[in-house]
Amino acid sequence: MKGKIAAALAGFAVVMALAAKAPPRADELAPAPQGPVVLTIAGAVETGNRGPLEPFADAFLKYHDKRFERAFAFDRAMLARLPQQGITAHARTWPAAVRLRGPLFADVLREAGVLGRTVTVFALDGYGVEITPELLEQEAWVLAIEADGRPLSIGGRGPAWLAYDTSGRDPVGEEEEGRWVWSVFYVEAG
Ligand SMILES: Nc1nc2c(c(=O)[nH]1)N[C@H]1C(S)=C(S)[C@@H](COP(=O)(O)O)O[C@H]1N2
Ligand SMILES: [Mo]
Repeated sequence: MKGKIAAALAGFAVVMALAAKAPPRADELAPAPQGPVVLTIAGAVETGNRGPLEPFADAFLKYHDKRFERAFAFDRAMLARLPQQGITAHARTWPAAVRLRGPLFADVLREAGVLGRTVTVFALDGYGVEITPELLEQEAWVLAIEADGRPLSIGGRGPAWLAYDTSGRDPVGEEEEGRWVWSVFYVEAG
C-alpha cells in the first residue's frame, strides 16, 4: 500500500514537473513585440510573450548561458509606451550629470508579471546586479532608454541603463554606481 502511494506521488511529481517545463502554447502568450527586441525578462514569468530559448536564433542569449521556457520580450517601442520618467543621475567619477529618460523599472517588471520578485539585471558584457524588492522600493529606479536627449545605443550604454535620480544630493560613490547597470539586455526574475 505504502509502495503504491509512493509510486502515485512520484508519478504526480513527474507530471507536475513536465507541466511546469512544457513550453507555452501560442494562445497562452501575450502579443509578441513588433520590432527588434532590446530587453528579455525570463525566470519566474507566468504569461510571457515568447516561448523557449532557441539555441540557433537566440545565439547571444545562448552565449551567455541563458535558459528559459518562456520569457517576456520588449522592443524599444514597448518600453517607450510606458509612462516616461526624466531623472538626473550623477556619479563621482563622471565628467557631468546625465539626464536619463525611460520607464520606471517597477513598471517594466509589472508588465512582465515579475514585480515583487528579486531580479538580476544583466548587461551585454555579462555584468549582473541583483535588485531585491526592498532595494527597488528605496529609489525610483528608471530603466532609461535615452540619455541627454539621445536614444541609448548598443556600443554606448544602451540598449537600456538602470539608474535613479540623484539631483539635490552629492554624486553617488562606487557602491551605488555599481548598481547602475548600463547596456542592460536581460533580466532574470527569481
Ligand atoms: N554593463 C556594465 N554596467 C556596469 C559595470 C560594468 O562593468 N558593466 N560596472 C558598474 C560599476 S562597478 C561602476 S562603478 C559603474 C561604472 O563602471 P565603468 O567604470 O566600467 O564604466 O558602472 C556599473 N555598471
Ligand atoms: Mo565600480
